[in-house]
Amino acid sequence: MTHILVIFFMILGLLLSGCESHNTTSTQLSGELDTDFGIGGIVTDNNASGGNGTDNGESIIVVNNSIYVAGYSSNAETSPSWDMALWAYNLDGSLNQNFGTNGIVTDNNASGGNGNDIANSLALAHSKLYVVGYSDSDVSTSLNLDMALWSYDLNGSLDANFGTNGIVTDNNASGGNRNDIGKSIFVTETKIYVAGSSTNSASKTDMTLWAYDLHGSLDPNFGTNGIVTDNNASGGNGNDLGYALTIVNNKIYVAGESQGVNFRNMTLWSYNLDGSVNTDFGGGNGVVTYNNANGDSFARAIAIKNNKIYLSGGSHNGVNVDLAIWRFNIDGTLDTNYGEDNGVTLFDSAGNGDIGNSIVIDDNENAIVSGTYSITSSVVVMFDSNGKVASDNFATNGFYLDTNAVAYGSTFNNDKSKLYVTGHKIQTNIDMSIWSFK
Ligand SMILES: [Ca+2]
Ligand SMILES: [Ca+2]
Ligand SMILES: [Ca+2]
Ligand SMILES: [Ca+2]
Repeated sequence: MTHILVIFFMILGLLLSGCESHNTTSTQLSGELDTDFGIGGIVTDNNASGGNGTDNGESIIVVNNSIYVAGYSSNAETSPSWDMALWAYNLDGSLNQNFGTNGIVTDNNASGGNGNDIANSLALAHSKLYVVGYSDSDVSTSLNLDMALWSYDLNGSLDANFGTNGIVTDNNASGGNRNDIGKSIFVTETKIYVAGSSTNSASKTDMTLWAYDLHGSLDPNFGTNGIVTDNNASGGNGNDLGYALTIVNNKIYVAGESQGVNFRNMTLWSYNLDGSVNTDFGGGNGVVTYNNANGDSFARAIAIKNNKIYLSGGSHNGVNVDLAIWRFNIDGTLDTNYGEDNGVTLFDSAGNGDIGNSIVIDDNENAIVSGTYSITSSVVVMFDSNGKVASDNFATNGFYLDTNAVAYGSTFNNDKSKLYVTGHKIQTNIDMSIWSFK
């Protein structure tokens, strides 16, 4: 009887937990600022690295009730430069006093040039914060940036078991001995992948992928000695640039741009985890481009949900650049049922400089894109599951604006009840900013 009762209650428990999950409605953001965060939903920070100048957030993540922002900050050296900067906040927008010095870590001179050090992207995995960007190795010319990868313990100390004192840099990935730039990072169970660009011997950039093990050694089983580059994806034999990276179902996807014959074309590459081309993508070539007869198109961000690939960036409408969102099927064909024009929607301020720098997808397949609006404002805009601006359901007419600001990075919290966006606001000078939306 006892056993029967136990089984009965186990089944009851399963039924109740099943009911609970089915009754949970997916959260959909209203686009209103979250007034429980910072001052009226916004936090700014000035002078992270002591130079009382530019502070900028490029990328943001939320893990275990901590918010981390990676970017850069002006230092106070005799010849000032930018230092890589990491900020850690609590969920109410106060700095996390258990991280670095009063919630902030900076790093100068990762590659020996004592010039600019920049973080573009970060990830938290294996109880480490991995940060990628670049560091100037020759400040006299600023023509030899090196890809830089930092690893930190969660108290903000450099990770003694990674690279050299917690830092790895890489020069000359594509043979030009010039600029190597890390733009985006993705960490798996065993590897750290970085996407960006590297100058080739013709002084053009190639899209570049680096793969490292968790201690900062290049992976000999990936590409050629841990590196893959791609030149001339779009036929113009000019610059190829990777901006955003994600990995889903053991396939690597990199979004960016490639010079075409007439214009820069939005470009999406896909690889297997060993760096070989994903032949199930792009008709076997592993790359697709979007060619706009009106002018340049470029991707800045990528998200994949339910086997659909979403990109945000910019595309020229013939008069000026519009914020663009594309949706692709997983084989690289445009999802022609999406958006206002066969897989793409343009969002136009009527001015120039509308660009989607970051994208997240909620559980209802709404896409929320953060970026710039008429160059001088930050924008957060929601597109519904059909790729139309969610004009009745988000903020005002589907978008939020903040003047004299730029948005670069965004992330949901764990249950997608909050969206955090980072970038900067122009106050006395340029200050790192975080906006929290509910
Ligand atoms: Ca520096
Ligand atoms: Ca270099
Ligand atoms: Ca425009
Ligand atoms: Ca500042």
